[in-house]
Parts: sequence; structure tokens; C-alpha cells
Amino acid sequence: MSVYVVGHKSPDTDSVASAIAYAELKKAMGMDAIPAMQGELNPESTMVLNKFGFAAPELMTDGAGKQLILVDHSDIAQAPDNLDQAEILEIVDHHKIGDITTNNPIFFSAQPVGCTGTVLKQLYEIYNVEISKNIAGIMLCAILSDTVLFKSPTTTDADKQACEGLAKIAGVDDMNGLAMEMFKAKSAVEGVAAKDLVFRDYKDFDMNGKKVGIGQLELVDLSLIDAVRDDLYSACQEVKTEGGRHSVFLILTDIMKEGSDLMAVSDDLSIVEKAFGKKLEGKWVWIDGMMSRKKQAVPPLQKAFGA
Ligand SMILES: [Mn+2]
Repeated sequence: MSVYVVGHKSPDTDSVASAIAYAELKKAMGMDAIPAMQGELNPESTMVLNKFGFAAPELMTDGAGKQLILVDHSDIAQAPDNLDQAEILEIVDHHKIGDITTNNPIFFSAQPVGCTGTVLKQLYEIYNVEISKNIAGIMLCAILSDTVLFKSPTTTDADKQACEGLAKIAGVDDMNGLAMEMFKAKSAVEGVAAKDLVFRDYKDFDMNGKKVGIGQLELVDLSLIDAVRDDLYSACQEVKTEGGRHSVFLILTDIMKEGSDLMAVSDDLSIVEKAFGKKLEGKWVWIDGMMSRKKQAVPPLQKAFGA
């Protein structure tokens, strides 16, 4: 039976690259592993896979009857549907431990580093499997993407070290240039429906029994979305209503200015001040230094929700 290696819903570059890279490692170790993803490639991931010569992984959204290895998440809300009817063999991640439980002991490798790619680099070393040139390329891109070229507070020395090693293997001399190429691809918003932008990098969380959605758009310049801010707000309202969510947040990150406009729709807007110490100025508020959903949005929100 094939084993699906799959990242979270609304896949980002790490989720896609890590599925491919870990499937390669498992194949080298004799497993019939298939990389998969739970949604369409975003523009950045498309660019990354093209650049290093990979086809898009298989679409797989239903875990029923399948054996799964989860990468880049351990939350039920971010995993394939019907997870209770799947067998989870392994989890490799770098987020807080989520709410997934298993009936059997499994291989679980999570580290507080900036990217699943960094954990995978170490697993390749532990199992003494050589990383191929193109796999190194996409792992490098995953780390540069997740750490926003080491600007995100999630960045650790292990991420930088992994990148140095991977860049050598991949033959990448100019990491900054590669990151800029990715950021430009990521910033492609023209002609994209507002709701698709909300869902481009989006995660649902259970915060003290309340369903909370958090999307993030990382852009080289926030003026790129000047014309669609109101549409984005309406899209957030729609997403909130449709999913019976308590709140939907959209983090509009300016990669260059290293901060974010936090847009919020909520049954209780005071949660914004509770979590971030700042009131909305209309539909959003600028939060200087906010780059990371995982480290700077989720924990304070969870605390504010009393979770
Ligand atoms: Mn990641």
C-alpha cells in the first residue's frame, strides 16, 4: 500500500516541498511513498517547483482508508478529511503540537525551528541519505519562504545552517536573489479574487471551542493591495459567516517594512486589543514587527480567547 506524504490545507511552499522531499527520503529507505498536497499550488510554490524541475504533487484531500505521513502540521483542522479513517504513520513538523492523536506509537519529529525543511535536512543526515540537487533546491526555498529570508522571529541558527548546506548542494550562489524571486512570485495579486487571496495561506484553529481563521498575505509592498483592501475585508466577512467562525483575521505582511496590517472580523472585536494591545483603526491596525502567524498571532490570540 502506498503511503501519502502530505502537508496542510491551503498548501504553502514548505508543505509542498516537504511532502516531496520527505517522500524522496522515505523512498530511498524503501517505502512506497507518494508526495501529495491538499489544494492548488500558490504562485510562489509554482515558481519554486518550476525552477527546480518538479511536477505538482498529487491532490489528496480525503484520508479515508489511506496511510499518511503528515508534514508541516499536526492539527485535525489542517489535515486531510476523514482523518479518523486514516492511519497516521509519522508526523514531521515545526509548529506547536496540535490536536491529532493516534492509536499506535508513531515516529513524531517536531522541533521549534523556522521550517519543516530544516527538520528534514537533519533527518536526511540521521538516515545518511544523500540529498539530490533539486530536492536541496526546494528545501532551501521552503526555509527561505517560511523564515522570510531569516527576518521572521521564528528563524533559528539551525535554519541558517541548513540553508548554507542546501545552497551548496543545490548550486545556489545568491540566496537573497532566490528569495527575492520567490517574494515577487508570492506578491502576485493582480486579477486574483479577494477570497482566493484570503485562502492563499490560511489556517483554521480551535481556540477555546471557537473556530478562528487566520490568513496571511506576504507582499513586497502593501501598496500592491491598496485597490482591493475593501474586497479583502468583505471576503473575510464571507469566510466568517460561511464557516460559522467566531473570527477571521487576515495578516497583511509587508516583507520589506517587517510588519503587518492586521485585518479583523469577529463576534468580539475587543479580542484584537486583548491579544495585541492595539485597537483596530477601522478595519485593520498596523502591528510593527509582526511577520509570523505561528509565533506572533496564534499564541496571543489563543491566550486572549482563554485557551
Ligand atoms: Mn512550515
